[in-house]
Amino acid sequence: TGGLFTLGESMGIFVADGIGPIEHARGFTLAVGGAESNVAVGVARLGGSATWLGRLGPDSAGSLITGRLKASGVRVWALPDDAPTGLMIRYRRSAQFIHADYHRAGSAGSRLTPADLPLPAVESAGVLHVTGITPALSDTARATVFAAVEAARAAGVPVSLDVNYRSKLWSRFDAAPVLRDLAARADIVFAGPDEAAIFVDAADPLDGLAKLGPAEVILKDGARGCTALIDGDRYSVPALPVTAIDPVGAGDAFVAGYLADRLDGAPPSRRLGTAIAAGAFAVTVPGDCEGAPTRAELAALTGTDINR
Ligand code: KDG
Repeated sequence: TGGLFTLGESMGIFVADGIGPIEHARGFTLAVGGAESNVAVGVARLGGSATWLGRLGPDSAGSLITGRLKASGVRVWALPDDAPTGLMIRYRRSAQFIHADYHRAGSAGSRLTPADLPLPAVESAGVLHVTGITPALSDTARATVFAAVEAARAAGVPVSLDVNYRSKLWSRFDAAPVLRDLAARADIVFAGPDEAAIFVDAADPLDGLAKLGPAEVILKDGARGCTALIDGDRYSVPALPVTAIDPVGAGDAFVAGYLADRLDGAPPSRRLGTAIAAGAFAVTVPGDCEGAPTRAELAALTGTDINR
């Protein structure tokens, strides 16, 4: 296969249409989210091969997730579970403030276990991508992430981690040792500056993360762009000026851009350029994975294609 392999929990998301208090919402859009499947969608849209593994319940959210991911070109490894598929409710209180509630405790997705892992698929991947969300879901989900990471490392498959700290799932105190252990086992680490500060010195997060071991450390800093320390070289790339509509999913599109180019063998500066452009494209589209661009859309955004 040689493509991206990722695992985690995907959820159905009820997103209130429009902006304002939820009491005034007149309709909801049922969408699909999940940081790892968002990255898989992002890689697939950019023309890469991407496999997502997760548990889904015997319900409409489960089939919606399978259908949407497949339609985006993701290879779906869905394991059936008796528990319901996790859900989210999200609304925009204002243009600035987004409120999200999880309905995922005990969900199908949280019941991942190490025995679920198709080891040959992990061992033949081009990159294994995991996030700091899955280890917060349950003890068995945490064990599954670590088992996947160990299997990839033993097979020489690069491990990518997006720290993705979610305060509604665990405290910074509980997360710190787990995230540090994961980062120390990864080759590529993505984090926001606030997230890195959970387990490394906030004054110098790039070096702090690199000291744990990963050769590629990328700090995503939203509208300020990104900085990176890759194979000993420092990079700083500004964000593209776009009209931001919805920040949700931009980090995942960024990661997908970096990893898709890395799978293609592109050098660090090009990977970061694609990441920045994919993140910029994603903030111009509402939704978790709807904003992941194709190569042609990226070229249109960055002005390298005049046929818009
Ligand atoms: O990065 C976007 C994700 O946070 C969203 O799709 C939902 O995976 C999700 C989560 O756990 O918050």
